[in-house]
Amino acid sequence: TTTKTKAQTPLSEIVEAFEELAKSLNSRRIRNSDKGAGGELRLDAFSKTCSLVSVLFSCLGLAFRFAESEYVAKVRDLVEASKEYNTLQTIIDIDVANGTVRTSGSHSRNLRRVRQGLDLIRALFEQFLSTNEYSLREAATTAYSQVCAPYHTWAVRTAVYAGMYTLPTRDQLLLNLNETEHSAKKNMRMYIKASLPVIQYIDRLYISRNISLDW
Ligand code: 1PZ
Repeated sequence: TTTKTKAQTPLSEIVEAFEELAKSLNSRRIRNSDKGAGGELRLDAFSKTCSLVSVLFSCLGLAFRFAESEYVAKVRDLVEASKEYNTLQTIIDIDVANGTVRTSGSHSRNLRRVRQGLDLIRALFEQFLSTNEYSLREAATTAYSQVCAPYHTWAVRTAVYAGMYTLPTRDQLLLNLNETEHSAKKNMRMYIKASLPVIQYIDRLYISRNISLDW
């Protein structure tokens, strides 16, 4: 039969899930091309895909446990919300109506945080691919400085930069991920390609409602 027999790694599972999201975004956008912000993304599919990402944390070592619990809590909130709300735009519209877009713990705020996590991984993979000289620490530091640091408090930034020194080596990360240099790079390229439209779509949801992204 046509069942997939290809061995799955954590990374390839994540990639596949994001490709599905990107695909659904595309087909729906064509149908709803009258809408400026594009089509829609189902909250259940999105939050389930984001939960897959948490396996990466176990490859990073103990120091990033706090990042893991932060990320997982926010994704779990979106998973819970998906039982009540169908799409990403619904949760933002409800928070807009209630004036709670940026309120700590609101779905829209948690969505913004999860989106930053996805973008951080994308930036890290870009750094990883850009040179073989880079240590994981240098790649992660550059990615974090670009994507998340501007929105984090001084205390969080300091903890993250200190934690960077405990990251595994590049080779150890590949072992942890059960990837070769070659397969990892291939998956990273595919993640970048599939996650970018999803990230941009989320940004447009805020921007089209006149919500700035400086938080
Ligand atoms: C292989 C990947 C290496 C990347 C290493 C870099 C890890 C960066 C860790 C970021 C730690 C963030 C810790 C806490 C942040 C909180 O201040 C905010 C608070 O949000 P609020 O409750 O005020 O709305 N929380 C977040 O931003 C939640 C998500 C951050 C975690 C993203 C990491 C995802 C990527 C990890 C890749 C495995």
